[in-house]
Amino acid sequence: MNANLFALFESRFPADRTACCIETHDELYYTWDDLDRATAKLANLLVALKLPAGARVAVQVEKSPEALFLYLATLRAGYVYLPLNTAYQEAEIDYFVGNAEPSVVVCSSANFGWVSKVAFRHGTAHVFTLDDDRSGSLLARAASHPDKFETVASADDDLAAILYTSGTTGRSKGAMLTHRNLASNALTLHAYWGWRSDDVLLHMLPIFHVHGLFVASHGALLAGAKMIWAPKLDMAQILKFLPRSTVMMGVPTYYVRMLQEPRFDDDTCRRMRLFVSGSAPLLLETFDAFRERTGHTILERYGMSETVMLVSNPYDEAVGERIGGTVGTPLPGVSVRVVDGEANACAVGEIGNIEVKGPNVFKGYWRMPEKTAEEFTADGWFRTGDVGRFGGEIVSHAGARKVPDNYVTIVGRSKDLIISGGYNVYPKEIESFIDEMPGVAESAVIGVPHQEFGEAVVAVVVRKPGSDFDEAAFGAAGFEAKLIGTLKTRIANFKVPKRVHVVNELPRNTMGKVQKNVLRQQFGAL
Ligand code: MCA
Ligand code: AMP
Repeated sequence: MNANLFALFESRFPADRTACCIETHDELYYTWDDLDRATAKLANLLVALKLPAGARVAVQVEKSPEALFLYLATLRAGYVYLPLNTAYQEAEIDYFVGNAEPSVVVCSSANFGWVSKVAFRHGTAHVFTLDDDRSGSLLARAASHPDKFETVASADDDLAAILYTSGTTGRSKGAMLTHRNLASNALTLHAYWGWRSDDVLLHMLPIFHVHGLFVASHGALLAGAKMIWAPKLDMAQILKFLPRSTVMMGVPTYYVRMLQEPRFDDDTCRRMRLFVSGSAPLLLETFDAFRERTGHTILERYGMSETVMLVSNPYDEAVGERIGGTVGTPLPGVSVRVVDGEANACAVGEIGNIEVKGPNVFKGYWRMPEKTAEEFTADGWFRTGDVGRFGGEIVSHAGARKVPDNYVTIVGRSKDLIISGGYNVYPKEIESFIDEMPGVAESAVIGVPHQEFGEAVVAVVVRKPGSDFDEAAFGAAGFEAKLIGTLKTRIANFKVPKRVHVVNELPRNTMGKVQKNVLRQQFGAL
């Protein structure tokens, strides 16, 4: 049997291929036939380029149905898809392209100038453009190719995608996901979340991370269900399209924003059967307020780029209750354990490191065998870097409630990671950009609680005395503005600190390590 993920989707296309597969926010309609033909043309183009086996196709484009088709065509042609956040700037793209050495890079025409320079410098053979209005060289070139394509035969273990993630330490690493990883997870979620062919998914997530590209899109594709496709989180579009939808997924910021909208109510959700939250912790306060406002209980699940989804609250009440503050139980076929520092299993209620094993767990980090080895235990469990427990109690304003023993609660992270609005920010990366700036002696980057984004990035900086980039020249507020302004030109906007505090020295422990907990206490309020 062909293990190619696209072959699995194809086998589930609805009998009526003239049915709508994607409706866009600006009233375009794509049928399943359109998807088939467009992905065939793009796959034929990729094959005509005579790329080497296992070639990477790196893509940094705005969200559009064609961008999804490019992903699907890459699978279909047996190549490896590498999605990149549209907020990434030159230094970030330079690293990913240099590390992954893609044969093909696709970017927006606005960025073609600098992206093509970066790509050619790293030996990429083909750079195409794709814009969200269906223009650009990619579709122009694909247009002359046949609209039929026999999906390439792939093995279970063949790579389907590489997703860059900061992981637990060090530089960004490419998590290699196989056709089996993605297919097994999609099939599990299909059954576990009760996907139906008459579902309508309101797709508002970006399509360069696991959540929007895999969990949401795969769910609809596998069910043969329609998607309403919106470019980004937008309350006006939620009010317009949610009344016709049955499923929606978002990071917690989506639910916080919905609750800020007075016109969003139970009537807006009248056809909805499922709201999913993930990528960052959903506050119990948001979970409760959403239920109060709409009558719907958000289903929170837990995933990683390296593992796709591993734990989820149940959909079916007969299986169990959705418990706010927890991420639910290990998915069918996925094993999860909580261990202490000596790798001994923790008792129920005890906090430890979360580890996972299963067909969903990635193949390793791209060209980093030592890093891969570090993140797996000798007996093959992947260390998530998240800290949590089975069972125990959830304490809220309503009092304490006992959690069933098979439910997982995430209580923190052992990895130095900030999750802001569902995007991961690796403090060390930001610190290295700040440390390079004139007038900065050293810095520490922390995450502080933020009402909308969950966590916000904050920098604490020690200035270099005597530099012309100092308080005397700018004043304290000027220094902060200058630093933030400079960072905005260098790194993705969501990574830029919302505040910069200047201190004389950073607090350190006896080992010389910066005590970020002390900084979080001191600068915890924005
Ligand atoms: C935007 N801004 C942010 C963020 N997003 N600041 C901090 N954190 C953010 N996430 C800032 C911009 O820098 C800008 O600041 C201002 O907000 C407006 O930018 P804009 O792009 O208009 O913002 P937005 O459209 O309101 O974006 C917020 C958002 C977005 C919709 C929450 O961040 C988003 O789509 N997040 C989803 C991320 C996601 O899909 N994660 C899944 C990862 P200024 O004006 O100063 O320039 S997958 C994953 O984690 C795992 C595997 C899993 O379990 O799913
Ligand atoms: P990524 O590096 O994008 O793969 O992000 C994965 C990380 O997101 C996980 O290791 C968790 O720290 C976090 N995460 C994902 N889902 C949840 C959730 N429901 N609650 C808390 N943290 C989550």
